[in-house]
Amino acid sequence: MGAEHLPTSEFDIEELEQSMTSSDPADAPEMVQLLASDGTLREDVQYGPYAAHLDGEALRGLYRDMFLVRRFDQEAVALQRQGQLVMWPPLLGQEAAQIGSGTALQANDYVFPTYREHGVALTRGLELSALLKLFRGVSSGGWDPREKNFHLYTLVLAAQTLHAVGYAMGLQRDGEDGVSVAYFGDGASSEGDVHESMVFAASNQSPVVFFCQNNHWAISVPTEVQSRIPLSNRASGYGFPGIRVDGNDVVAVHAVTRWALEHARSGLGPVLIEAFTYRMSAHTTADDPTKYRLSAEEDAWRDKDPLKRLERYLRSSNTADDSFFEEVTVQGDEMAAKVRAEVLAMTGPEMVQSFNNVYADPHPLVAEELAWHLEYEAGFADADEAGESN
Ligand SMILES: Cc1ncc(C[n+]2csc(CCOP(=O)(O)OP(=O)(O)O)c2C)c(N)n1
Repeated sequence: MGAEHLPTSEFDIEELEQSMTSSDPADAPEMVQLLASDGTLREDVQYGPYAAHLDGEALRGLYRDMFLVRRFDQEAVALQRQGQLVMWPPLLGQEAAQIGSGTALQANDYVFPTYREHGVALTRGLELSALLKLFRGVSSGGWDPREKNFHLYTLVLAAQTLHAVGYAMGLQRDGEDGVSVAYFGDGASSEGDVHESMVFAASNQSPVVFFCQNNHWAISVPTEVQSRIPLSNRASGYGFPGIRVDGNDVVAVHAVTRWALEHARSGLGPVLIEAFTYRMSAHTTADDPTKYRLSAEEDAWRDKDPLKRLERYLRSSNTADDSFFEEVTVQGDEMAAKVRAEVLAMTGPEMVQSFNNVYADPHPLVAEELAWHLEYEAGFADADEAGESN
């Protein structure tokens, strides 16, 4: 790569996109779409049948789930702004990618999420307030992963893709028909762990679906800098199918994920799904995207809003009317009030608990460190008393 292709310190996104997209446009993968931006349905011979079972009730259910997780996300952002959470990774714009894929899973499938899969958690039936424990600092987990086959959030990018493949290899050896699903982002796809897990999954033909949410930004780094080719094309290098799906089309995501799960479940090995989407909010509440991305880009994606798209279809096909949307709004407000009350009632564990969680059995080194810590904390007692008497 010549120096002229390197990003300059003068950050011009258009120039950057042009210089970094060196792949031949003819290689661009087709993007699966079943529900167009204007809310009309599209024919698709391969994936259409995987959405054929979605009747009016199921489509209203998909809308309801997307609406509820968006409302939950808004409440979490508000709680963070009020100092009740340390930070929060919002999912605004990624609802279709998560609800569409999560609702395609069976109970015996196992999800390995990153830290933003709040919508997938909802489809697995997790108590939403449990997701906030980590971000309130009262737990380093928050739920029992085995209860809903939904692993704990992973803050080390891509580490969970290795766990997902290991789990899939275990399923294979136990003769189970579950599928392991690894969720990760476009930025995480640059991590070595993703590549190692794909090599292993392909070599063992393991039942794993790699679900990459390409939301276009890894904090301030655009996807174009992360990959010279479309992410879904990478799968062919490992020897398994890669599909690019419109990640703002909940119907298409659902259909493609069902296809991929069936493929993996029937012993044909892994699939990579690239859900082409956009996170309209900040990376986390600690981030300010106005420093590196253009508002015009955000506006363009706002037109592709996954909720508005399904609402257009539901209204134009008389599948839902005002009363449905009003009912969902009320339900969302009630859920948000419940989550808020539960969060405010959460209190932190005693510090000693962190030491107790290190090993299953007592360990002399941990006991020594705990003793040191307690002495250290006790050292503040005099200062506290002095402060109170002042
Ligand atoms: C191994 C590792 N390296 C770096 C980080 C810091 N980090 C946290 S989020 C992030 C960007 C992730 O982008 P992406 O995978 O696209 O997911 P997104 O947050 O956009 O959903 C980085 C670099 C980390 N958490 N772990």
